[in-house]
Amino acid sequence: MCRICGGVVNEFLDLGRQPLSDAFVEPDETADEFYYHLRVGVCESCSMVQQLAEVPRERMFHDSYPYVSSGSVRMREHFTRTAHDLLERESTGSDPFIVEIGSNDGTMLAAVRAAGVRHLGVEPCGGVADVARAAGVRVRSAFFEEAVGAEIAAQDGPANVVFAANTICHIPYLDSIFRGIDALLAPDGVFVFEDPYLGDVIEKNSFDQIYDEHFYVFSARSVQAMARRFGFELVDVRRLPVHGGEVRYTLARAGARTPSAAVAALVASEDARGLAELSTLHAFAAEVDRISRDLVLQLEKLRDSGLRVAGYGATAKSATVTNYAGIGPDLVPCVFDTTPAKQGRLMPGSHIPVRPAEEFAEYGADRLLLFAWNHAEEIIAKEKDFARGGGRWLLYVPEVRLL
Ligand code: DWN
Ligand code: SAH
Ligand code: ZN
Repeated sequence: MCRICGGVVNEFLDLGRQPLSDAFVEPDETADEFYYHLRVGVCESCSMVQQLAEVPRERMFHDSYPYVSSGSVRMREHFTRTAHDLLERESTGSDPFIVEIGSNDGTMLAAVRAAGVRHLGVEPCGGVADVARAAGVRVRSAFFEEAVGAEIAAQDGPANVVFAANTICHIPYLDSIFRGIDALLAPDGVFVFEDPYLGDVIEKNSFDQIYDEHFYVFSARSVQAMARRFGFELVDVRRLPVHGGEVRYTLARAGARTPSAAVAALVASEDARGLAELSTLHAFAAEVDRISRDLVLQLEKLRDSGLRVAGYGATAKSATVTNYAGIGPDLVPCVFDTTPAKQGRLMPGSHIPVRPAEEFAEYGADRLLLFAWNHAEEIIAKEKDFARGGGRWLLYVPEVRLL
């Protein structure tokens, strides 16, 4: 049953037994790993793409959650720009108030704070929340939901903007989220959120955007239907190049604003290409299989020719690829990553060891599997010596190919 509207959900993709994507394990803790069955379907009524089973939120989001937004220079720039955009366009009145859901290490709100604007982050993971606090960002440690929205409104007054990046698609219980936003948002306020876009996922075969934390994959059509259901209206959309292709959705209270032409245009383009049709999604599922097999063949070839292989970027996304395709340390002996909380541990399920990025040069890789393909530009530029020395990057989005 659809988590948004109660409609019939048709399964189109079975990604098998999967671990928690951000649960990097100590070498002696692999016996305790949590697994679940990752299956994906689309709602016949509202066209929302969603998982069929829910992982309890506390298993994914806890005080040792390892992901930090600030790990990419490009994302830091993106969020600074985002803050300035929100401040310029949406923060009206003499004392505006901006709330961010899923504020993580405070990368976005630090720019709001620097502008001297009232703000609050809501973030359940204590470790990253403390990083934000150390930078002077105000954070409430909680899962945002209905009661939290009402409490913030009572304490701080109405918000002009509620913003969320890469967070709303993580939350199955969106009915409660919308009630919380309804309680919190000023009458003319906006709810702005950005998440991976179904159009990009299908076009680029980026099936690794689907893992435990990414419960929904949004489209303009499904977000428009969801907004209406909860008393809001989708009034603007903007495609973003970050994280492999996202859309920023702007929602206002129903009737408060006139939707921009971009909304109708994006919905029409989705309908024209049959984006949420089962035939399209089944074709995508077939591509997922083909690419996974291709990738394993390519890695076996590299191993058999005696080349030194490693992974680059211990992403959450990569859990889907390694566990679905069956890629372990025999094919990818280790992966390099800049995140201290991931280093020295094993990738979930695949048990590929994560090594500090500083050890990358001495390892002397011939081929690097770029798990963090969404940061390709930044990473390839940073590691230009690798290619200069004859090394080559192996990508699997949108196709398996060597650069
Ligand atoms: O939605 C989510 C996004 C925003 O972040 C979360 N559910 C979890 C997480 O997903 P991810 O882990 O797939 O995100 P990234 O941004 O693709 O992860 C990049 C990884 O690569 C990080 O572990 C940092 C690392 N990295 C690196 O080692 N060197 C990244 C860059 C840019 C680098 O130069
Ligand atoms: N916004 C950041 C972080 C994305 S990772 C960025 O774009 O880089 C997803 C974040 O959502 C995590 O920090 C997680 O703790 C948070 N999150 C998950 N469920 C939440 C909820 N109900 N309320 C607030 N934050 C939540
Ligand atoms: Zn539905």
